Amino acid sequence: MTTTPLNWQELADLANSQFAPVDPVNGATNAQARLRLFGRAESDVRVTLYRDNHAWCPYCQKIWLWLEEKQIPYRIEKVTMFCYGEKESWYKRKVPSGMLPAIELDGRIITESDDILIALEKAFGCLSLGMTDPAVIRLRQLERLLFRAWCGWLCRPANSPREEQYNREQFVSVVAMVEAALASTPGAYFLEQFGTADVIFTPYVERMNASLYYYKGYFLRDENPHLSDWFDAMESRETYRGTQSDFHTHVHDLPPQMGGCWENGEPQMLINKKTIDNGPWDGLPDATFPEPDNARAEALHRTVKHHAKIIRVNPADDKLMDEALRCALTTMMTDVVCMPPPGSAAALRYLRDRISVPRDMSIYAAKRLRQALEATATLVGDAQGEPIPFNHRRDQNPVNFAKN
Ligand SMILES: N[C@@H](CCC(=O)N[C@@H](CS)C(=O)NCC(=O)O)C(=O)O
Repeated sequence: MTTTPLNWQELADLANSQFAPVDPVNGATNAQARLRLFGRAESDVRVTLYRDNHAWCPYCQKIWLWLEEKQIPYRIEKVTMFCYGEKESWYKRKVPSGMLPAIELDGRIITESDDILIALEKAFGCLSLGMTDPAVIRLRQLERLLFRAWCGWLCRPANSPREEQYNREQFVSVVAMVEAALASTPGAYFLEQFGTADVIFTPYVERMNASLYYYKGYFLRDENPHLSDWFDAMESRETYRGTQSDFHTHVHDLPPQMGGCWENGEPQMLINKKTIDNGPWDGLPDATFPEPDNARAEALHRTVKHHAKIIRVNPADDKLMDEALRCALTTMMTDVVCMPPPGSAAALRYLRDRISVPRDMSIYAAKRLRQALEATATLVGDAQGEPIPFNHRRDQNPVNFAKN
């Protein structure tokens, strides 16, 4: 059975009838909020968090998650990273280096994520044990060791298979130390209770999980049972889920941030890479909590809300993309085949490749939308969109997206 695409009003009605957006200010952790109050008054806000526009910056995620866990009222100002656009001049006046994250706490600018956490702890108290507790210091050092081993394997080209193997072994030996640290506590977290140490490990362990799966065919969660339990425990937290990204987003946002990521070309790596880039996305282990019932409705809601801009930034003709996108959304919601216009495959895949989690929507919503875009594109050919750049991501310049 085939159908004709719903129009934008019909799609909007469908989205509104099936999806109740969270209150960005007082509801669950979300990437769209500009103000977070947790039920408090706006006059209680003492903190502004300057974080990157696309939620790609790992150090920003660290501060974001801490503020969410502590439920500190704060404002969010989004800033462009060098790899995808031009730094806002108002931000360079506040922070001349342009580095992120920064906070303004009672009118004082603070940079460097560790210094930010220490300042926040002084103002609002610690999240379980604090940054300067000896147990947390030991874990902070371990996190940096793991980070360096990961960079050594992923972000530098190996000159020989032997060097590749050595870099892998170095990483695996540090991960064994992380496993031992996790095994030494009674629960799933790094210390007896969830706290600062877990927040500090989160951003890069999330990125390691994605990038090693794609570039090395190594699945951190499968190889390391304690880390796997830790991920499960993190994913049980609404706060973490609101900041969590997916494999596709990370593997393509990391290369320009890290100065490159190197594939090892092994068979498992090639399989993983193909699945992340071309689907099917539903079986990918980038999240292991169950899919929420409203994932498709969320994807629809977010796409309908921004459809005019999504269509405008797409390199294809606006009319062509408009109809093709409505076809994909109609199929996503009805499971009925909707034939897009001829020549629209590349346009649909261009969008498929540029859905960013959690910036645009949550993990399962993105999987559903990518799946619908790909299924619809397949009906009219195998043309691909412009490749995702490796050295920069100016295809994601927020300025283009904001244009009227
Ligand atoms: N040591 C710093 C590192 C921060 C950092 O490297 N930030 C990067 C983004 S992940 C940055 O702002 N780079 C400038 C840019 O990309 O615009 C911290 O812990 O805050």
